[in-house]
Amino acid sequence: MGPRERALIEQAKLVLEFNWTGGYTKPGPRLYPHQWSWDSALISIGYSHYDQGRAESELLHLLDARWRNGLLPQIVFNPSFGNYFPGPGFWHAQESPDAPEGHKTSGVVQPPVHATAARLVYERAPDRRRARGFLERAYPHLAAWHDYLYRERDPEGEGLAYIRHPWESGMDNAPLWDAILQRMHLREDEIPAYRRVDVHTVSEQDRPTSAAYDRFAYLVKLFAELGYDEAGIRRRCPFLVQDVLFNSLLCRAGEDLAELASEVGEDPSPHRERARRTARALDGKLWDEEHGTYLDYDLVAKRPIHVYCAANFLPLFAGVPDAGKARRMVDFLERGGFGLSGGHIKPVPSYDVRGFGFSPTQYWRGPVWINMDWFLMRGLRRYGYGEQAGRLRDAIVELCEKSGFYEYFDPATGQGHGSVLFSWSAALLIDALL
Ligand code: 2M8
Repeated sequence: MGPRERALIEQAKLVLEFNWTGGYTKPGPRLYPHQWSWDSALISIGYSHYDQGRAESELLHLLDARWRNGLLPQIVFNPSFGNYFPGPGFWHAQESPDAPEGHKTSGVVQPPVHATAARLVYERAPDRRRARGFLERAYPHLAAWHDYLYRERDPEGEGLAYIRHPWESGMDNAPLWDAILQRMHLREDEIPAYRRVDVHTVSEQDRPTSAAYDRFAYLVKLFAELGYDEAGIRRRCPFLVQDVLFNSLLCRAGEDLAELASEVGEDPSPHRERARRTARALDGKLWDEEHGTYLDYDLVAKRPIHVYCAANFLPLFAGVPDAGKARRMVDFLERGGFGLSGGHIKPVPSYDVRGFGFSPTQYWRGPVWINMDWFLMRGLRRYGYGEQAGRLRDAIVELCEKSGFYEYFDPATGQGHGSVLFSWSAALLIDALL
């Protein structure tokens, strides 16, 4: 590694240090003051290279806020910060009998990448014997979290967990959700009163529209009215999706959880069997033979969602497709709209640049996100596409070096957008370089 890379790693560590609160790391200094679930998992992967204590604390702080039914919340609120919408008073999550004591949280989840992160944190520990203490604390939480997803989010036992809010996908305003959100015709009196904070912190044009936020808020109100009863939510929620990204990460995390189970002397086979079931379901129900990639499935309209995002390629990260399917996916990524073959596009954008409603700057509707490219980089490497994976790695490095550790980047110009000093950009840059 040269001095250039070493300097970049030092800068990335400073970003994480800046966002460290003493208990967890803020995703971004102003826009995201609380603890976010999949951010923390990705952040712990960065720490795992140089600060074992932080990596462990990051995950345990989140896992400690797990609900009694296993739900691992999207946000663990920090009572010192009020400047985020929606805050605990809007969620009413603590009124659920399943809510944890001593923590204020939201009432939705995020993609389950935690067991994968915990495995990396454990395996990279300089002192494995000491790290066993961490694993023994983390494992029961992780197992309960996966049990929750298969029990509550997969009532038909298909092997695919559903998400019930765009926030659960991690890709809030992705074009994937357009048709469903459009289908939600809300009367004026159905939209709860709320005041956004995000648009006063970063450029309004880069954030989801108010039409999207009306629907995000409506769904939260619905969950609160139903007291977070999952059976009731399943009957009433207009947004129920079997998402490729979510289930790919669940599948991969299931395999990782099985390894952790063996380490702590528990039976790994139930985790392994569920992960295989999820892999088969992804491959059976969500594979799109015509276009050569995977598609989300809308459980309410009972049809696939024909929208192509970078996230649709995440089964590569989980090792789901066979070599033939993987080849077709790489062809798709290289064919132009995702720019993996080079040209004017930097690394893979979050949405096909030729897709309807693509925007180079609007959040999850096109910009490059470091986490997506990191998942793809690892997935491509897994299938032997070393050259393409190397190109993604170089692009991640170049974006962070030239533009800074932004939340997302314009795929054509590389210009940074959204939050500055964004933690998972820094954490995954560290992982990509080390
Ligand atoms: C974004 O989402 C939050 C809501 O969860 C928001 O916009 O306020 C997403 O990019 C999500 O994936 C991420 O975890 C979160 C914090 O970085 O921000």
